[in-house]
Amino acid sequence: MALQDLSRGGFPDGFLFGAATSAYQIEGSGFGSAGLSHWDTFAATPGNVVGGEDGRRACEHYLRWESDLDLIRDAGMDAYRFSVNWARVQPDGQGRLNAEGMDFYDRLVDGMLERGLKPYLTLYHWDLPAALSRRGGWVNRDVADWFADYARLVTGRLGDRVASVATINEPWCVAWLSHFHGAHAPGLRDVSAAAHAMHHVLLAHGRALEAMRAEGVKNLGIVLNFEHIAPATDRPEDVRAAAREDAIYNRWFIEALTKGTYPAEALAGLERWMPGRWQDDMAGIRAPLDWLGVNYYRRALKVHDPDSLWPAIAETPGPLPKSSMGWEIYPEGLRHRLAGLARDHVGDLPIYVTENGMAAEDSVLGETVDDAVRLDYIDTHLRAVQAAIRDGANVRGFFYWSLLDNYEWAFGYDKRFGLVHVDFATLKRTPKNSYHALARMLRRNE
Ligand code: IFM
Repeated sequence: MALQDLSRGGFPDGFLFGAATSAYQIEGSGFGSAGLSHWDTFAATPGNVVGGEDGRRACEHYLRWESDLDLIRDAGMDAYRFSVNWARVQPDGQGRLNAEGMDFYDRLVDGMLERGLKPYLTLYHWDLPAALSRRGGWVNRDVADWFADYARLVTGRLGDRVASVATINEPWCVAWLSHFHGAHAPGLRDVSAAAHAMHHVLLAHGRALEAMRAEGVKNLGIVLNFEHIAPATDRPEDVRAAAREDAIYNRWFIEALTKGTYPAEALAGLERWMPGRWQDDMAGIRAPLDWLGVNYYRRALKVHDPDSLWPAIAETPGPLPKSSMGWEIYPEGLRHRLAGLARDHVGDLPIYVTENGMAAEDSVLGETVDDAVRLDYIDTHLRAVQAAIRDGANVRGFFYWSLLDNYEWAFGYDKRFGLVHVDFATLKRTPKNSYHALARMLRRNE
């Protein structure tokens, strides 16, 4: 059975196992005098989210955080990756502090330490204060300074106890998915807004690193998402379309961070829409990282779309088994990505798999959930991590996405990624078979 012949002993000494979540997806943004974020307003606009669902209540983690942390400890995990909701600590995104919100994170971090869990803090997992969104959000260059001030504020309070700080989660989603595809808040479909956001999200990361380093905050990184992108056929136009997608999705951020450049295939369409003198910012964007976070879920097959403007790419379903997101399951892509990042970009820098997991159609039967398909997914992806380590990647940890079933953004509560099932009527938590199997694996050390 999956996971049965894996154990901690198969990973390097000190390798961390954890689970990941994000604030908007689990906390309940309606609790604790938080300000509105652009996800609250996006979700309240017809047509944006399945069923018009929002994160105002979510999993009520704001109220149930202690028993949620117990679940992580009881699984034998070493670390917990969580995020801070910016509008919870600064309701207007700048200035006024919501003491109640900051106290919540203070208690949460102490709660992790009391349970022997290392706190892995992410500063931005998509919940931009609505007040800043109204001022242009990621399209406005000032966002870099707003974000650096916020980073300084949060780490000024929590920085003495967290094990690591990530600036931004998945900048591709923050910028491209949200300003070009319009699928996430703020829901723009505008190439110029997208080009500005693609640059400003990195500028904000660089400014925040500088601000936090000046205050002595340690172990700073960023979390990028990668997909295994391949052409659906060997026709030259499909091969070129896949290369364009790869440049926008997989190469834009890592090349800026490690080489101080953007890929030519992406600039070919974006350069005319970029903010003026963007080149002057690249030295700050390239500031050294202490670690890199890698989120990986799937393979995506691309074709040229002759009916579309640049970048003229369409996706086509592949033949592999899929998660309930419709995402092809392809663990080899994780091995390939981790090894490639080490070889071509970050050398020996510590890499963490900060998200990996799958959505499945889980239902509670008796007192548990039979999610054999998820167990298999975790098994094959952990083996891919082991293979990447053998290939030379310095992978130091693995965080399953996600601890709990939660708000899957524009899909509402439809997609279940959790190790722990959540009944969204009662909010009862039921650990799935994958939770129990992972816990057994983490107790083995042979
Ligand atoms: O739920 C998201 C998460 O917020 C960011 N990474 C991908 C997950 C699954 O779609």
